Amino acid sequence: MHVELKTLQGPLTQQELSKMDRYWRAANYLSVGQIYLHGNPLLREPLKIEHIKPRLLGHWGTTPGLNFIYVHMNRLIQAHDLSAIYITGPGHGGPGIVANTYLEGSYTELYPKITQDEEGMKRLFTQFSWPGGIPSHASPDTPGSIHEGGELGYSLLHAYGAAFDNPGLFVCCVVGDGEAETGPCATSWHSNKFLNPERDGAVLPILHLNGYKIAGPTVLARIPNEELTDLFVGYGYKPFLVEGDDPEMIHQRMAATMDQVLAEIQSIQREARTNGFSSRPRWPMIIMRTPKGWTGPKKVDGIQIEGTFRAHQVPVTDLEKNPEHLKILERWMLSYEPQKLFDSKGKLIPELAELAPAGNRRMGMNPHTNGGLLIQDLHLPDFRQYAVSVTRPGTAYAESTRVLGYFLRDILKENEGSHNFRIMGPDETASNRLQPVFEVTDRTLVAQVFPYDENVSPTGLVMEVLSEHMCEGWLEGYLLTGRHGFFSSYEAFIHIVTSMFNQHAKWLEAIRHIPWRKPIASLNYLLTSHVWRQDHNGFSHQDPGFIDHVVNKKPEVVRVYLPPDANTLLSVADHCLRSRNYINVIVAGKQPELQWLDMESAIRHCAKGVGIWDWAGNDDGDPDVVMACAGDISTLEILAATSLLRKHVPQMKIRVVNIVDLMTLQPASEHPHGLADEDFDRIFTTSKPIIFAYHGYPWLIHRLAYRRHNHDNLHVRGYKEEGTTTTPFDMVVRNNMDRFQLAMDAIGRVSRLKGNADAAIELFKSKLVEHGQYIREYGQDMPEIREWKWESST
Ligand SMILES: Cc1ncc(C[n+]2csc(CCOP(=O)(O)OP(=O)(O)O)c2C)c(N)n1
Ligand SMILES: [Mg+2]
Repeated sequence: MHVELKTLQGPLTQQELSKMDRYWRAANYLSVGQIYLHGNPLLREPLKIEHIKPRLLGHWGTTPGLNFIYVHMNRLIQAHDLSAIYITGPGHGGPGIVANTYLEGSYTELYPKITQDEEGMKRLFTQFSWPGGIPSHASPDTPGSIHEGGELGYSLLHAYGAAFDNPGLFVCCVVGDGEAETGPCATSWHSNKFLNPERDGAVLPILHLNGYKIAGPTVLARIPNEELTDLFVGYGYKPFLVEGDDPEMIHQRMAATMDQVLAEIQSIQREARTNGFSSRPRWPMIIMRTPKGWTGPKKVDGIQIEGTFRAHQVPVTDLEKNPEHLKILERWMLSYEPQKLFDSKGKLIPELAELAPAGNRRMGMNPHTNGGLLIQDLHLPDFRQYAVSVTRPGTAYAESTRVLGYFLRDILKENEGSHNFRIMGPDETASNRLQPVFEVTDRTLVAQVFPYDENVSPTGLVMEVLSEHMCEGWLEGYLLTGRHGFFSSYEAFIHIVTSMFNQHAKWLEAIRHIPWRKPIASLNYLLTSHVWRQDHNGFSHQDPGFIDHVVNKKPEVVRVYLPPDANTLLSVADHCLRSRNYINVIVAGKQPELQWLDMESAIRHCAKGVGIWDWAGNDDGDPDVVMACAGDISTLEILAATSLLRKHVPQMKIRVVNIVDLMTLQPASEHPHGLADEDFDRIFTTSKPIIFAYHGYPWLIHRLAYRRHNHDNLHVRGYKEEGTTTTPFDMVVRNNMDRFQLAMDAIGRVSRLKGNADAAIELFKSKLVEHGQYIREYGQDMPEIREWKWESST
């Protein structure tokens, strides 16, 4: 059921067509110039080898297609005063986006040295993929980009994320046909089941079917048109096919198609905005089948280039050795007739310049692509009002994430009018105990909803889909365009988006050094259903390794928090939701667990990130041992071990230290949150053993603290990949992070106790034996474990 507009009688007059074609050629000329030249930018003299860059870098193949669509978008924006942005999945077509933003003037406004004249053009060419210049992709340096497109697969997700709650925005998203083979892209077509035309903007996906990826054909290019379009019909779109290589014909077809597509989008929006949302619309999309490397060299050395995979990067190389290749390049560039496109000073002629929209309507200047310009602070209710009452540490229970759920519920409520906060999760909002949010909103779905579904509607603000890729990509798009969000996931499965996390972190690292890019809201992950309490789901669900990956990224952008209870979680969440340009990872428990700190203590503790819990220790400033913990279950076990020691080895002087902010362990020179050495030494001592129970893989603590004075005395217990379906306490026992083992670790490392605590060691060992027998007989933990409270044993 695809639509193909075959007529040559398109909407363009001959004059319009000629102007658009010349504008396109100007963009192509500038793209080739960036890949090849660092002198003679306007080819005023015959091309010589000294005008050519010594290293030829960049991607030509995708670029003419991206440029073609850009020109047609400009026409649409001009004709309809659209607020539009451009996302290019094949971000390796960076030269094309740079060329277009230069032609429209955005580039010079943001980079005044890149003037719109011959000298500026020379600089524009030279800087591309040049040391000290700009990267080769649609990187954060590129005006109008919110998507670098280096790692393929996420363009559509960013597009939809940008469109959510942005009713006035039109997002044109080019998807590479190679990119379309990726898993994240394959699932992201389903984003149309979550876009509500009444409150959200529009996404126009354009599948760039240039037939090839780097080295071979693409799947979608080698199936019949009917099967191809059926695929997109099956995804719920109305596909329009634009194919050909004759510029005149295809300009008309593209213009006619763009007009029709926009009319359909506007009609969908008008209907929903006039009469309210009624049913899922069939949004249009375009399949553009044009040659890869279109308008480039047809053949080099007798081998076909245009329309093949060989056009992917630099289509003609070895110019130094082969004068004929230099001629091919010269003929190619002159085929665009630069002398007719640029005036004597090197500026685009006014007749063509007027094709670009003005001011913020230029896609390079649309403020939605620089979200920090538009961001408004979230209205945050006072998190203290959700405090769990803790009169004595370790005596009352709460489900920490459920408490956070009340805070999130009220954030949703208070920001309803601003339409700038959404919650993402792969089907786990309720499972992760955040269900209080469903008192005020629903899960979004614009597909069919049955009366017996729970909390599902087209107006929900909770984005639930069983694809962590989609959650992550949508959230990134939403944040990059100036809004806020919160992503909760099972700890073990967040690894699925590790690579997307990487890319977003890199983006944040880069924008810190680009003055015109304003800070955006941080990406906040809540990792719960974590390793220690996946005793019921078993080994596959037990993996705390995401943190190890996160800390590889630049300290300026990553933060990792391990709040041990509900009040610390509230305080941390409040902090993260106010922060900018970070990726915050919060790991917290969802099961009923003992609560340690009242709200005021929690706030003080979180502000410091690490602190001595005086109430738990008995060291009077001079401990025999430091019992340290990071993570809720680690905290429980350290405190239980401490109480065992205080009861059975009362002469031992113990200091308890809790770490909420993992980054405090790094030296201050490495991370902005790193403790000064004096503070670290004061808290952890310079000579006493440290028994450290850590939530994740133990090596990370060594990695973070290896330069600290007392590192040689640091003994870390954590998850060492011993997992199965068993009892909660057995999980810590299997990994030697249980209270008995930790207590024995402490005794073994305090030399003055040698021989003086044998009875305690015997007791702890027999407790572990008893534990093993008990759980096998009764299928649950011993009552003294299940019912243990801090108060009862000290
Ligand atoms: C996830 C990922 N895998 C591999 C690559 C390496 N790569 C760069 S470009 C490219 C081919 C892209 O093909 P397509 O999406 O069709 O883009 P175009 O043909 O428009 O250049 C590949 C595989 C990548 N960038 N990202
Ligand atoms: Mg391709």
